[in-house]
Amino acid sequence: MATLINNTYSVDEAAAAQPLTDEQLDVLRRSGFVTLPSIAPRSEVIRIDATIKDLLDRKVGFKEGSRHDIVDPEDGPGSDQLTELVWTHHYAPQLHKTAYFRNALAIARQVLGPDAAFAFDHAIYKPAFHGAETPWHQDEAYQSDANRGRQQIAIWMPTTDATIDNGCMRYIPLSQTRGVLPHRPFNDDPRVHGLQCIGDFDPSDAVYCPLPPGGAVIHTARTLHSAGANLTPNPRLAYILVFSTPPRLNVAPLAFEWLQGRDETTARRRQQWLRRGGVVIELLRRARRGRHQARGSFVRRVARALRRLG
Ligand SMILES: O=C(O)CCC(=O)C(=O)O
Repeated sequence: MATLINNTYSVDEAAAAQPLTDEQLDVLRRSGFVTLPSIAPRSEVIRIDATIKDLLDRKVGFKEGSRHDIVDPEDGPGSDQLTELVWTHHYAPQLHKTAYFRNALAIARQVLGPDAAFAFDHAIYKPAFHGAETPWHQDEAYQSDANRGRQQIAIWMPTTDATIDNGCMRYIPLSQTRGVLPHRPFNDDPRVHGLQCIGDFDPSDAVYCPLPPGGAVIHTARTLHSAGANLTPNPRLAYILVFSTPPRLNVAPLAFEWLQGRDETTARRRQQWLRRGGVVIELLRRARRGRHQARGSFVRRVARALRRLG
């Protein structure tokens, strides 16, 4: 039975934004990632956890391709190896009326500059006992716009304990200095959504970042990272906010060959949903987002969405 979620977040929980210290900023710039002991009040994290688990229980976003399994080629409604819900706040807008969101935005502006804005959010769930490993990757490897680049950071907050045994984040220090390494779809299966880095790196160099609920780790778009399997009796859930600078024209186009000719199960589902009327919902969402972003980028994104509909 669906749980009734209290989805109001009280103002007294709005902890003042804690900027990064000079030392934390320095660690992020040098190593490509930095951990924070706390980014949101505990009571708020409990409500975020309940809100997202309710969305996952109800399987929202499946038809529109926002919910998928990162490593399962079949990616059916029952897939539960490594579940991702992208654009999480579309289904629970209160997730952005949080101290977590405010603190994360303030940190993003400190790191990327005053033009930095929210880019997207996602939640990643590793079920108890068999949650799959998150493949090694750099976030920029998913960037499909060859002509435009942007600076980006992801702020990863677990709403449950994140431990070595249940799949906390792990990073290869300094990997952000190596450019975008070669990737391929996970297990070289074009139907799979998740990408896997096949560049030259040594996973034994990984630094593990266990965190309590409400702690956070920040990484750049080129920091090589992954997360282990969940072998424990409890699920692991993280809610991730991604921020970026406005896009700039690339001097030379950066087209990643691993994004060509893909036949993702999720993308096919999304195309069907758009064709069956989802395009109207999508345009409204983009218009709402566009109010907070540069006009040019909104128009370009709508044009791209329409082109993809063919
Ligand atoms: O939560 C996970 O398992 C992986 C998260 C991740 O890869 C990311 O936030 O970029």
